[in-house]
Amino acid sequence: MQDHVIITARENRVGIITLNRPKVLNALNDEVMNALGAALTAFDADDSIGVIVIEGSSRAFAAGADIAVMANWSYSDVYSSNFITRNWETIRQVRKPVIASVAGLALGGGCELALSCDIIVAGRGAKFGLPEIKLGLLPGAGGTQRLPRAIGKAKAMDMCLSARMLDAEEADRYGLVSRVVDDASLREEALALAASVASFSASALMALKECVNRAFESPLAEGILFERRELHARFATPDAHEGMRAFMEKRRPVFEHR
Ligand code: DAK
Repeated sequence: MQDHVIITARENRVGIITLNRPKVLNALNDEVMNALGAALTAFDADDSIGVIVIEGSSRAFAAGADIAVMANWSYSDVYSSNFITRNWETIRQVRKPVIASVAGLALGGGCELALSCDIIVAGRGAKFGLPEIKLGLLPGAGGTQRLPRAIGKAKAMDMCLSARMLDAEEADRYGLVSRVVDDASLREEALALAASVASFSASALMALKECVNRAFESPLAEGILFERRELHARFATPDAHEGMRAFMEKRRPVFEHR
């Protein structure tokens, strides 16, 4: 697997996907996005996996879409082949929690990939940016939509229009990332977080993820109703009863993940 553009591994209930084009700072081409989509889909369908972690190298999570490839494309190429939509959006279909473990650069499509994950753990040396404007382009994998929702219009406009990169501390302050940790312990901390989340009921995690995402897609009253119904539905699951019973019996729950 070492020559592949991604490397997959598993640690107990955690599926790990490592982007592996270090010579081009993990620039994202079709081969990477197809392989990433396939790995995400496979882990999502695997009952023995509870959480998925996506990571890059210590220098770059990903420096964006592959400019060398894009430079040759015409409008009709990208429109006809449905560029981005055809293979960048698989991550949105994943029902299990996905954690981005970001060291180094997360630029352009790399930043958008991280923003598509549910939790971003950043190393202190990480940098986030949407520099597409320098190429005469604009973010096209959800950046202009997810970034303002994450950090507000003022900061999003600044990042998109000026191409300014945020360091990890700024990204943390603005709410772009979930946690910042030392670079040296990033992998360990991201995997420990993933293992801890993966120990919870898989069905509860999926329902919870769906509820939080609904907050961005629906009016408040609809979102609250959706949440209420999802909570009601938990009472039909073995895991909710096991979780509450275990609490009453002062023991650790043994979830069936159903
Ligand atoms: N694509 C291809 N190759 C890249 C790359 C990229 N995004 N980023 C870096 N590389 C390659 C470099 O060309 C270099 O290759 P060699 O010259 O060694 O062969 C190698 O990686 C190492 O990079 P540098 O030598 O440049 O390393 P430095 O440390 O000096 O600089 C850097 C690192 C990240 C600041 C610099 O490489 C850089 O500015 N890279 C480009 C970053 C960028 O602009 N990213 C955004 C890409 S555009 C769309 C939807 C979405 C998008 C577009 C359209 N539609 C729906 C139409 C998304 C666009 C993007 O993501």
